Amino acid sequence: MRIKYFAVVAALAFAVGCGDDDTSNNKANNVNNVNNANNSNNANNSNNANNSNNANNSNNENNLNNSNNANNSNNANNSNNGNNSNNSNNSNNSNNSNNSNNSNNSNNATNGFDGLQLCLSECDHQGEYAALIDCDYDGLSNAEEASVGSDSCDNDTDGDGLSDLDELNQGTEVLIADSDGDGLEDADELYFGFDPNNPDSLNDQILDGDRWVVNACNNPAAEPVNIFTSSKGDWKVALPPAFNHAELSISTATPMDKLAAAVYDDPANEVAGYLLSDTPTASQTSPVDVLRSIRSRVSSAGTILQDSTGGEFDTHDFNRAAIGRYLIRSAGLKTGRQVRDELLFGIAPFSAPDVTGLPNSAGNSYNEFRVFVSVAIRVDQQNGNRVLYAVAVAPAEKFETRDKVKFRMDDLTNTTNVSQAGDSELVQCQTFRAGEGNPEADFYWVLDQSGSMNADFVRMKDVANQFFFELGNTALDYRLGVVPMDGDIDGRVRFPPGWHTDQNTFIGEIDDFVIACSGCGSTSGYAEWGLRSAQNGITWMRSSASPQTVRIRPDAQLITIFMSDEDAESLQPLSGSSYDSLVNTYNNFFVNNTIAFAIVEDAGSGEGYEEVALATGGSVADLDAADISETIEEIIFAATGLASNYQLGATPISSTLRVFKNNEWVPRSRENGFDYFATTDSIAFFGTFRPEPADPTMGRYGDDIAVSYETFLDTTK
Ligand SMILES: [Ca+2]
Ligand SMILES: [Ca+2]
Ligand SMILES: [Ca+2]
Ligand SMILES: [Ca+2]
Repeated sequence: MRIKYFAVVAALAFAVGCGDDDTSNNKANNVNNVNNANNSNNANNSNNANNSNNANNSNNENNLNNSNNANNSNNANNSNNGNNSNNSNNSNNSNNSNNSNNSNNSNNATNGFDGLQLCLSECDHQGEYAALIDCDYDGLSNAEEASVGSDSCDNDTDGDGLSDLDELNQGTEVLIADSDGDGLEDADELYFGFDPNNPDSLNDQILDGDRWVVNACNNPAAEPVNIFTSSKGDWKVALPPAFNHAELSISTATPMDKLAAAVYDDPANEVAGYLLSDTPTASQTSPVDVLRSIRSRVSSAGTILQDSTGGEFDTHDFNRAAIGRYLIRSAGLKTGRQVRDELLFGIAPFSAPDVTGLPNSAGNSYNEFRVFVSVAIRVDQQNGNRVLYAVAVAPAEKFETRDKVKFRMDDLTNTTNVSQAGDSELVQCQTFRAGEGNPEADFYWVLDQSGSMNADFVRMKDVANQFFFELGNTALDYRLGVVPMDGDIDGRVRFPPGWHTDQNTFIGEIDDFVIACSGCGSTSGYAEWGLRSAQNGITWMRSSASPQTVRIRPDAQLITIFMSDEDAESLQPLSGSSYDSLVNTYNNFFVNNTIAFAIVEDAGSGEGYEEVALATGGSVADLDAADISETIEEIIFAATGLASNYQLGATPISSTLRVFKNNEWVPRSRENGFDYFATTDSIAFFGTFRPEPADPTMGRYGDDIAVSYETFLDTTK
């Protein structure tokens, strides 16, 4: 079936409609009888999905297909029905494919009055109120159906997926499935955003039914992966064909502890990784806790130069997870595989002599490496919780210069490529059409104005070029607002310039509004009220009390970036539960209003900005990192993912994503192509592959997108 998502939606809609009236199993069966009749005319009919859940369905189908009702003895309702008198009436009703069911219905009618049974028994138009009744629940009475020529016992007479009433509303032909004769049935036209009454909706001499998007999901193919299953670790891991893979044999493991590890690497891209299943310690209760607890072990493989901890999220199989990203410098030259092995034995409760099966660690040598560590906590009632580490390592210079290396690192650690050993896989395909306009994002910079920050702003201004280049390469309709943390400013963007889009204004606001703190007052004394200011500022700039010139756009994703070298002023006098309580208040506010990023001193020490960032799903980065460009990039990409209009229906194994735009294959690239955003299960486009939005004033439709991918079916929870 071509239109997977339409089918599901329509089935649900129908199920809800039935439920309103159903009070007994008899009635439920009858409803299905009616729908099966409809379905017999319509291979694509979404009601099939509904009926397939009904234990009585096979009998009902037999009833339909068997004119002498020989199979009715299988049906408890029908077995009581020796009187087929209504069938003779039905013979008067030409073209009614439901007649074979009416013998069943007449019996039900004798059970007593209720709306549904009466309706079904009156489908032959014999009853007193027949004209007023809507036998098939399509919103048209029998009399109205008669006047338009539709079947009063079939809510979709022409079987095209649009109900008889919807056909009238759309102005389409009630009795013709493909009203405009372009090869695409009416409901499919609406699904793909075409005009069911115009054979060439895009006015480009191509029939709607001949457009590529209509057939784009007919034979969906995802990018290939190999699946490796570990019964010890209860996992399946999906790796592109280029990867080597080896599960290790661990001499210290017991059958009970589910201790397991596998290593893998892509030699051409020099990306190495591992999976480790282990028992969490008593203090490792959350994924972020685990990340904090292993930081020192990451640093044993090399000095940490850059460090960011992402907020917690749910994996596709509903485990909590978090990702830490590091730039490390090793003491001497090492291969990526060596660093991988050091990180394995640093984190695992076993060491190299305890394992067999570890491949050799030869390769090119480097000093600096990117390390991604994802931690998922698997709640296991029977065996106790497990912590599943997925670690990826690549030479920093490869990571920085090759998109493919970045994607490999993401794919190995975004938790989409791991499932449980008993799960299965399925290929999915979805189509999208670009809507009107581009997704909006407002970036709200809340910056510590104290003198100690000046060096950091110099560095930030250094990366502004890159920042604006990358923003301009996204599909975002973006704006920037800059405020200092001074209490009197209270988080309000000033006008002029208000929210802006150009680099000079951005730099100018950092210089004048933050560093020089023009307009900062004396009452709050230049203190760094970052959280309170941001809360007040956002509240005001979202309200009608603020002038339009500084108003946050209602449809924009709001991204808040805190930069500070000390904890928020409002939290400084507090400790213990009063500290936690105020942090909690802030978390509640920010979670409902923004995604926050914290660029702070001593990332990992759990101060207010950091708590808020992690709570909102943003991330935390170290202010003292030698290079904050990666952090800035991360903020832009997070915003891009959040604002994306292309949200997938299931979590893809991200390396299997295959994307087409207007029949053109789209590479995975953050410069010219697409990328996947695990936090929102969405894809977004960059550079020349950004879809053209729709422009109704020009009569232009948006570009068409087709996305296919493989996904894990969670069958072992
Ligand atoms: Ca009707
Ligand atoms: Ca129809
Ligand atoms: Ca058509
Ligand atoms: Ca059409």
